[in-house]
Amino acid sequence: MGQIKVQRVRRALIWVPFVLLVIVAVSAMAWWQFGLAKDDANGEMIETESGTVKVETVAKKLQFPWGLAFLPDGRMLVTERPGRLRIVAKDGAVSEPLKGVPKLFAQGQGGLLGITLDPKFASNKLIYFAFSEPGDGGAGTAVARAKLGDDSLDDVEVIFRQKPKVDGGNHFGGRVIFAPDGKLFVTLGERFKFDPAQDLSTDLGKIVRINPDGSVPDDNPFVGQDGKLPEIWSYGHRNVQGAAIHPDTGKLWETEFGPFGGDELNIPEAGKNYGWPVVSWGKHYDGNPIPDPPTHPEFSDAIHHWNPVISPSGITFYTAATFPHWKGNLLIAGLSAEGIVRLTLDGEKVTDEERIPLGARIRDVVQGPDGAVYALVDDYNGKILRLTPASPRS
Ligand SMILES: [Ca+2]
Repeated sequence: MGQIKVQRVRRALIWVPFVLLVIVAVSAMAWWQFGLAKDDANGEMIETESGTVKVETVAKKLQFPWGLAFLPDGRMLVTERPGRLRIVAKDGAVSEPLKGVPKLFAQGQGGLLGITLDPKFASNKLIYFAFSEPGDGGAGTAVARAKLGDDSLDDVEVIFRQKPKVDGGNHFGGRVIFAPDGKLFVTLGERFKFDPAQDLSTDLGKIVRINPDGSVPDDNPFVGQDGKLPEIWSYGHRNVQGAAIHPDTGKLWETEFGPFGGDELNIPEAGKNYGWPVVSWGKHYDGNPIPDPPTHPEFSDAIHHWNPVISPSGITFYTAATFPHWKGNLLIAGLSAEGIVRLTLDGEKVTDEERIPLGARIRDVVQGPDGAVYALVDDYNGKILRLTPASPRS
């Protein structure tokens, strides 16, 4: 009898490692899927030059979030690159995808991209978003305008299309931002095609300036010139994913990805040429050199560049009082930098730079109505982070 009992116990013990393995696997999956990390609940503390910063996760289960715009009531409109637009409530609840997003090209870097509200959103409920639109020749960046409903987009209208559509899934640019004069800037990548960035008969590698209905303002730099597209504001860009309006000067600032090295911060002015692919602070991926910008003084150069790269995506000027030391700084979402790059400025000069490490690819950074800094984590299990000062350094 006793021997049989021992055999039974032994047989049962064989299963222990398997049961443990299953428990570990299920826990790991739950951790991965639902982000049940302790720091999500308690807030991670990171040390910065201006004191301890608390980093909280305010929303999760977003797939490759790309653009964030705050609604007047404090909710957030968030684009997911695969093609979904969602509303995130103040308590972090993520809505079902809104209906009405146009058919898009969600491959490579393409998909649903930047988003912004109409300056008169409170009365007209209009939003604008950039996306990669499929069509003859491949795909190109487009901008749609729509009325925001409770769970859908209404009166969706494509107001701008990058010309021409080309093959491949890289360098769509994709930020949309209103200037103080009510004109809309759209940043467009060169679709990894190089030379067209210099060709004013295409929209590749350009920043364009349009009216909110998609028409071209009369005072754009190339209006009425043969063979040049009238919507173009500036050219010779590579892949512009960051755009912000300086709070004092009202000028457009942008960040763009360099090739192997040479990410840039520019203040693009009407009609000016920013040099790509003729000059760059980086080199080609195959190691071939590219002349430095000072060798071609006819081009306008970046006010700051990075080697090695930070992979700059969304940018924002910080203007609130919540982080007193950050007021007037430019915050840059860094993908390869895996955090926020904070630039201290003196007019149009960069005087200092700090890296705020967040341990994840950051796609966009936005100042919230509460003065906190919100950052999008670019990941299949993407999330929205909220940064607040925990103990300001005096
Ligand atoms: Ca340049």
